[in-house]
Amino acid sequence: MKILILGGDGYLGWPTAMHFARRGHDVAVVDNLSKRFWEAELGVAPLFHIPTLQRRIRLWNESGEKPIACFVGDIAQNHRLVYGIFEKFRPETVIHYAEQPSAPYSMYTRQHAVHTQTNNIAGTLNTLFALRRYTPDAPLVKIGTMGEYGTPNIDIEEGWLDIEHRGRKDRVLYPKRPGSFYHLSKVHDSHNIEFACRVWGLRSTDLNQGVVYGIETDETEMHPEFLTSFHYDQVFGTVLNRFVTQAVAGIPLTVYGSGGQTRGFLNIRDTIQCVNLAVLNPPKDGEFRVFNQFTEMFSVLDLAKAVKRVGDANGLRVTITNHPNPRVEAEQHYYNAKNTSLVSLGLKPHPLTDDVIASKIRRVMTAREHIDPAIVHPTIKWRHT
Ligand code: USQ
Repeated sequence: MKILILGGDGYLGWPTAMHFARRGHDVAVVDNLSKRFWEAELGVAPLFHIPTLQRRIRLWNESGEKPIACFVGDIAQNHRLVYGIFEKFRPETVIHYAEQPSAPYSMYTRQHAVHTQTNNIAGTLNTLFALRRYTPDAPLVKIGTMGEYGTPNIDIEEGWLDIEHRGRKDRVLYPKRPGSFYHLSKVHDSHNIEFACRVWGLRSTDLNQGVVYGIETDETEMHPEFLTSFHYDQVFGTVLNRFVTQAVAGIPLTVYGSGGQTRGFLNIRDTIQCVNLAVLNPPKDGEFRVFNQFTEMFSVLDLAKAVKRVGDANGLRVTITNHPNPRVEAEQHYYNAKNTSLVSLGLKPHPLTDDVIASKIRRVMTAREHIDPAIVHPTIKWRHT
């Protein structure tokens, strides 16, 4: 299959590209390298050095695996580039990760909010128009987020909700109440994609993904320079990766508020599995389907306690602090999200065991001297009062 991966230089895009190339698919990646720019802008960096995209592709292509093609350019600002790639490559499936992925980044200033939404929404729109024009049969696999739903006081379904109102029934997109301008950008994308499926007959899977942890996949393990990025800073670091790094550096774990915030989580290996399943089991013509992509639910405090337990057992002295919450979010709430679609397609989850946490700790220990405590502390606040 010819698979186009938008955002192929990213945390998930790069391992996904290697995964499909290794299985004999014709893979092309597009990226404008903007994550590297955002890191430079904020003065943060992944814990382990990441080679340039061009270098990793060259190393991959020299390794004897099926080559990956590479296009460097901006899908949000340059629709001609997007059209050119679709016309030339003629993808049979498109996997779209090419977005600004951080909630704190989007809440930093007006410019960061505007940039997040214009970048994410315009990139998706250009992709939809390119699909319509060149490859309307090619399914789109779009990475959405569980954060689109927020924390409603009812069960979270997979994208759609059957309702009965004053005696009449309908099926509507699940009501969304996200917690940042970033998460909102994904809501806007979902609406645009559903519209394109309904009106133009495109077909798409919106993968509403939880918080991903880990950096190891079968392919990243093949060569030290095939590694993917591991962030622990306040902007791009996600909660478990941050806690593990803090434990290793002797920084008290930064539980925001009381820590009752519950989210869906998954191992990066399961991200790859889920995307693989979505690609191999495409939706019907005109179908907009949503899968909730996570394997387990934890509260932030549960995670901190697990990291402390495993860290202490491995010779660290881990402490937990209840940091004043820089975000505006419910800290005690109902949370029950459905995630059965991917399991029924064959997902075999990798649970977060103590061994998994211990191996993350060991990995981070190897770069202990590179941890910069100055970029850990949360300074970006949702409210400025
Ligand atoms: N949190 C802490 N302490 C920290 C960092 C985070 O308590 O040091 C809390 C946050 O307040 C939040 C939860 O942990 O309640 C998750 O925060 P996060 O930064 O790990 O994840 P989030 O901002 O939700 O965003 C991440 C990815 C995003 C993806 C999303 C999936 O950056 O790209 O869409 O996870 S989800 O959370 O399901 O929306």
